[in-house]
Amino acid sequence: MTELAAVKAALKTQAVETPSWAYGNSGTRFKVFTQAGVPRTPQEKLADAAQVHAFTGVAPTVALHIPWDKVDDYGALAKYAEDHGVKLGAINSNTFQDDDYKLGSICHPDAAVRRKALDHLMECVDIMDATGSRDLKLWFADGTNYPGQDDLRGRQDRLAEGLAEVYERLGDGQRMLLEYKFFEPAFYSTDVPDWGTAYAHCLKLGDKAQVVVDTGHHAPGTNIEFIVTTLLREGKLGGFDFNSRFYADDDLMVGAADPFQLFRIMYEVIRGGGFTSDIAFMLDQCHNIEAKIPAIIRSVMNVQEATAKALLVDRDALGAAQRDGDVLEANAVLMDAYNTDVRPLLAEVRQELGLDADPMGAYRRSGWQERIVAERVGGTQAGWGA
Ligand code: LRH
Ligand code: MN
Ligand code: MN
Repeated sequence: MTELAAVKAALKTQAVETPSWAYGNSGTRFKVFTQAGVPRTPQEKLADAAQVHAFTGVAPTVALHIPWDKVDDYGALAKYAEDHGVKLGAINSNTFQDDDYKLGSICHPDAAVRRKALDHLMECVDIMDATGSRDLKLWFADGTNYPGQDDLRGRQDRLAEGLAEVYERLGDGQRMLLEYKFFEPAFYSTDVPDWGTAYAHCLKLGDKAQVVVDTGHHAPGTNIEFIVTTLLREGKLGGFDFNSRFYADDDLMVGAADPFQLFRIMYEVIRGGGFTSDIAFMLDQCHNIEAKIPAIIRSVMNVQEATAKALLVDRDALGAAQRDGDVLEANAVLMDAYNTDVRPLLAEVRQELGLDADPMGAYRRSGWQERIVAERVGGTQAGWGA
């Protein structure tokens, strides 16, 4: 295989998971602008996700958020997805929207609230059993706002205890992905604020516990690709929640704020053997002012472009320059790949997959948007927290 053929073959195997909540009305804690045609049910979200997969060819799974995607029969929902050409992916838990969680969930000082949160997490694993999902994605809004509000160490103990109970419940082939976030909604302390804390808990739990890196969950200036490399080296990188941020957890389209960072992350993934592993490449975004399905198609394409550039890095030349201590040449090799226009290559890849070379245009021409605007009238549009 020529090198270019190998790059194309790799790009054809790529899989980006799209989040059900990105199809609904969601975004910012200020005004959420509603859009016509937005899904009213989990099934309609899946139908939209199937469009993204149909036009990109690389978005075969959809993450659910419970209870936002609550249905009576999850097996039937999985079947519905498959009938539409996609599968259900990670199950995202939600222990942050009930009044009971004011002081936290599994780290809460009151055992009754901890029990409620744990029961929800157990229910999420039941749902995974029904859907065949591999991953339980855990993000906790737990933390404190004021020094002295609660015992920092005690909260870590409760966290460890709760996570261990969930870990025990996981079946063969199931994993828990622990997501960290440096602040928000808590402003003084957060119980899983960084990769080190997530890693320490996952290490103690065992192989089925892995860390998930949400690209929007770091302090400005953080070298995320270094975290990626370290977690990969330790066999503890479970997946990504991709999105872009300019300031905090902005949840904008991945590759919009900093395509160079996305390239550097994908380079470390490939360099560390993570491209062909079990890592879940997921989006976690909200589209408040832009059209949702096209925004998700654009996001998937942005991930593809960063990946293609990362695959094009001449690693032999880079290694030689690094061994020679040739700083400028090493940097130039990396930048050559980054500065390559990979859009023609990706157009070829799509055509070889039997797809339109231009997913954005193909979606626009498909008539799907007009159809959902006409058909999805009445009912309540699904949104953040629905
Ligand atoms: C938290 C988060 C987490 C949630 C999602 C809706 O900020 O990134 O992944 O489940 O947003
Ligand atoms: Mn996330
Ligand atoms: Mn987030």
